[in-house]
Amino acid sequence: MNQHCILVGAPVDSGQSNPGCLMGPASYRVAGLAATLEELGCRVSDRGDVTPRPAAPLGCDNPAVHSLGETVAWQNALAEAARAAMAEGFPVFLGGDHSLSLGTVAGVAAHAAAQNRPLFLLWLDAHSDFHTLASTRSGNLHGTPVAYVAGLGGFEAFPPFDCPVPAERICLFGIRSVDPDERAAMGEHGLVPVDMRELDERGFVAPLKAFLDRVRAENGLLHVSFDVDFLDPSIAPAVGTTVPGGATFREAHLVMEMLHESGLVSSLDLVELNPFLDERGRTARLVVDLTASLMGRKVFDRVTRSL
Ligand code: Z70
Ligand code: MN
Ligand code: MN
Ligand code: MN
Repeated sequence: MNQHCILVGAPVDSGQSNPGCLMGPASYRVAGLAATLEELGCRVSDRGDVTPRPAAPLGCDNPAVHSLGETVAWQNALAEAARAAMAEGFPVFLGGDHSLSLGTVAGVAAHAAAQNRPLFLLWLDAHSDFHTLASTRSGNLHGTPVAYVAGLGGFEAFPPFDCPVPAERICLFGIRSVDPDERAAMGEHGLVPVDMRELDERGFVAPLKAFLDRVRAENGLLHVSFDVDFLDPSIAPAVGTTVPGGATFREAHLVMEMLHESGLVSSLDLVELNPFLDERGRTARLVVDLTASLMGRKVFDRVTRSL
């Protein structure tokens, strides 16, 4: 791996109501992310944390929505940081709650459009994050980024998103918590998630391989958005809303190893870690190890021989 990894801290905490995600970037640094990537042969530049401009107060028709101005300020700052980092190497965005992807994916999409390459999105998450500003009941904007980048209406209060990612290029993977409005919106939009039921039936390999084959066939860029709640809460307790039935240690590492072997991933979000809820840093360390697998470390020595 002679990649140039660019660490971009995104201590965003405004997209949900359980304070603590703002400590995420510091926690990954303490857990040794940079040194781990260097051991794998990556060149690492840590750009520190992004600082948004002061937020202008901003409202919308849905009274449940909170922290809109703050979220838009992060969105603008992160879109700019993402676009700049894409021009230099492989960005790893250290979150921060999942509303940060409203900005990172916008920046990555602008880069892809300038390169004339299609952008694909792999969303590893318990949730579909497919609310609009109108449909969200919780008002937590970390539940909206997929609908925004898919180009749905109902985002007039956000910066316009010029290069929406078509449904065929979005893979929601590991999903097991979908609100009724999200389900309806995905149906209308033609977005079929790879949910946990499908993964239980088919295993993790076939659905992921099918998606990666499409990315390769179209010479696409691939942005991976890794929500810590993709993992089972028994191995990753440091998230605000735990959803049982998540990916195991072995399943998660397998996904990361397949992503590495594909050679297709061009940017990565690490989101929703809440270090305040962690147990002696174990979730932060697990996410660092999973990132290492994505960058080429082998967890298990392969002993398989052809029979
Ligand atoms: C629910 C909502 C959510 C976490 C995403 C949940 C959203 N659909 N929660 N990630 N942890 O509030 O909109
Ligand atoms: Mn999410
Ligand atoms: Mn989630
Ligand atoms: Mn929530």
